[in-house]
Amino acid sequence: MANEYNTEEEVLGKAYDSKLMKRLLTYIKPYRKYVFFAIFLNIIVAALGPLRPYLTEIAVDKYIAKSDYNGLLLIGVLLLTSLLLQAFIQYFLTYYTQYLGQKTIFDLREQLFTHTQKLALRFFDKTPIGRIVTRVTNDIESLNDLFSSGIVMIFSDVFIILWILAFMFFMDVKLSLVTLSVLPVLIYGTFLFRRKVRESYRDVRMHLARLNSYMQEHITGMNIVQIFHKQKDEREKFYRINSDYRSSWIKAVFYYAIFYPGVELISSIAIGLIIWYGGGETIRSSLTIGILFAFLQYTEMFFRPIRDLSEKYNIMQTAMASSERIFKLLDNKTFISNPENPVIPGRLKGEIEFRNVWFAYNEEEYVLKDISFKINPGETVAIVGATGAGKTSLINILTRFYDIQKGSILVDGIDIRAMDKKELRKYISTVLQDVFLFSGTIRSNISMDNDDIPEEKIISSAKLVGAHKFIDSLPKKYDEIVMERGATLSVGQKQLISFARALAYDPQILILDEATSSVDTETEILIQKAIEKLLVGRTAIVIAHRLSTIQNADKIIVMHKGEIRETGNHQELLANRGIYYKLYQLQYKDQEVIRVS
Ligand code: DCP
Ligand code: MG
Repeated sequence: MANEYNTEEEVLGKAYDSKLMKRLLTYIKPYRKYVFFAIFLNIIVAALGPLRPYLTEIAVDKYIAKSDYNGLLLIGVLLLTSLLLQAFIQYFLTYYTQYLGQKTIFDLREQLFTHTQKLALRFFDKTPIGRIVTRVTNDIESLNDLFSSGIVMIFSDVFIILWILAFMFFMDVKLSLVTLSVLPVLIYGTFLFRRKVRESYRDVRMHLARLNSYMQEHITGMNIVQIFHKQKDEREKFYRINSDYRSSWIKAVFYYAIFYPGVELISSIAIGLIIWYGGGETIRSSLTIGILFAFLQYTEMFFRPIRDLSEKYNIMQTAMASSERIFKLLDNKTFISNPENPVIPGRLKGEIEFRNVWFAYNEEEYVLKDISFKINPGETVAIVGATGAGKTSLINILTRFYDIQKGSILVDGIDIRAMDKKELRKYISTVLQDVFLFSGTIRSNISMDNDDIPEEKIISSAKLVGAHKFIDSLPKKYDEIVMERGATLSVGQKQLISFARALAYDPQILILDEATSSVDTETEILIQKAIEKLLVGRTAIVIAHRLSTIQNADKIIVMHKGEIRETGNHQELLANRGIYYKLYQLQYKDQEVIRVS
């Protein structure tokens, strides 16, 4: 996966792709008023700079030469006005372009997040988290550059160059041609620079992606690193990744260090040419001193937009690559389909039936094979089996986290694919094997921020599963802050909270994927009691590891390598002397002895 991750970041294509651009522009559409306004301001402000050397020319040739104080004053006022106007417009421009950029990427971020939420779990099994996060952060950020400075500022640079050329040729054609004679060198140099910088930036990005994914994995697995004393090895690995990243930056900076002085040098040569040729012409009186002055100023002005344009090229290119990746994610249609006219079951009895169900995560690699069973309303069914037998998969398909390949699953006689996904999941509460708590408060983790669940319900659920006692002993009780992944709570406490969460929703069908991790005896008993209370009056499927849960079940399904091997209650299965009997012998017998004693 790591390699695939990197290759996707490495791709850097064209700076302009009309199809991508068209699609990007749809995001600006709601704000096109701002775009046109910004472009309009750009044209004006682009003219103001080049206007000043022209005014200088008039001042020198018309008024200073003829000692006209009033005229000189007028030019002075005009110069000042143009400067103030420019500052004022620049302020608007900066504000509006950033406003535009932020608005558009806000919309895009929303769209991307909403889209990601709709994707099926199948997608997340195959996509590294880091990659999705990069789409919503880095990639979107590079579009901000495009939307704010890119699109609008390209106009500004082009217009400045056009205005300068217009003024220059209007004043003196020959001198203009002499000044512009350095242009081919400049264009060639810029072209070369752009190519080199593009390559080195690609390196920078690739090494950054590596650094990020390394850091992410390392921090997540910090406890394992510390347990196995792998700090030194990991430090060395990090050192290599870090120095690669540094070297790629230094290389990129190197090209800048050559390019910028290079542009200065070329512009100095242009100035030299103006003084040499223009100065000669002035002495021969075929050129005025004012024009010479103006040209010297234009030369200084001319090179900045050209240099900036090459930077805009980079912005465009990065933005194109980013948008391609973003659109690829937006175009991903790994959805769990919803029926057009869903069947509304009304009040559910809670009958569940699997009919010859076949299911595979990957094509044709069946994890569940020809599964058939029926659970009557109110019954508790325990599922047992070795690790990897397909127990979790069985419940994953019941809530349509994944769709099955063959057969059908019926709830109250209705195929679950004919029901609305949201409705279906409302009837079924699932307590997952790995408890997941969100950062927030204990209260918000129980109610899942659902305002329909009143405070009393939250507390009574917590009381019923036996979580209230420890929550009540916390300094802030139900308002106690839960850190990311619930890191500040014990495994047993997290489990009790997840039980309270399932109960608060008061589901007709309850699914419990018991965690295998062992907790202390007191918590064990607490959890056991909590489970018993959870099961009352509902249809339940329990993937059970605890002896008493299994013994009290109405029916036990024994799974082995994706197939149902045995069904029956505890006594029947023991009498059968099959897999269940062996499992019981291996795992549960000792426990029973300990418990009984
Ligand atoms: N599997 C997969 N892709 C997933 C999840 C599981 O390919 N996203 C595979 C791994 C196993 C098989 O499916 O070979 C069955 O996995 P289950 O999670 O259903 O196994 P159990 O829940 O029975 O195992 P455990 O008791 O360890 O929880
Ligand atoms: Mg499991």
